[in-house]
Amino acid sequence: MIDGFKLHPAYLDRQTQHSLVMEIRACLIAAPLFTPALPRSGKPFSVRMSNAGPLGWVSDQQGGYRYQAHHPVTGSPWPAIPDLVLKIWDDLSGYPAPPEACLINWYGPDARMGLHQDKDEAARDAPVLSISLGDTALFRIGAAVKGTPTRSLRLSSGDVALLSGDARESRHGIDRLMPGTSTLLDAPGRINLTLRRVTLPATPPG
Ligand code: MD3
Ligand code: FE
Repeated sequence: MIDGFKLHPAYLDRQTQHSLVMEIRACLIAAPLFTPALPRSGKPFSVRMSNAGPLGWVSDQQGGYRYQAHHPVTGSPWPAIPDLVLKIWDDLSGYPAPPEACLINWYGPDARMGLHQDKDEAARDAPVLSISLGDTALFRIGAAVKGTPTRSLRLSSGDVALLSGDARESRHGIDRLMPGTSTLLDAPGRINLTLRRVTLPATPPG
């Protein structure tokens, strides 16, 4: 396995997963799911997204991949990151500053995410923390170098993954969901939360 990939299987018990889903639902009332699009081509993602926190990740044909403080459709600031989510970051990240972005990815049964690297953050020293809720996903991860082998593993409801070091630079994606593998959500599908530090923490003067 790639150095710096730490999976915590079933880290969240069922009750905590349910509480998280309720907190995310509240976020999505304030900041509804939007459909991102690829830069240049404008091809829509099959994953729908929203964010919580001072910054949110967005992408559209005109502006490309970026972080911004406002929802791309409503123009409102993103809601605060739920306390339960911040606590998971505090307990597992080992990073001395809070996350600035909580990306909320919604996968319907047929959604997928192609292999990519996460390069839009200035704070690349910070880990990325991922929380999976709902149906199990087949996750693929490989080294940063194109053409090198990848491996596949399952991310199930309640799993938390921490990506730092080489894994933070890895190529990764979601090949597909495994239908009917969870009863947590009302609808078939999956929620993935990714917590990120975006800006470098302020350096002391002098
Ligand atoms: C490895 N999300 O939002 S989570 C993404 O399941 C993303 O929605 C996937 O890739 C999902 O960018 C995968 C696991 C994950 C998250 C972030 C990473 C793996 C990562 C960042 C760097 C390296
Ligand atoms: Fe990613």
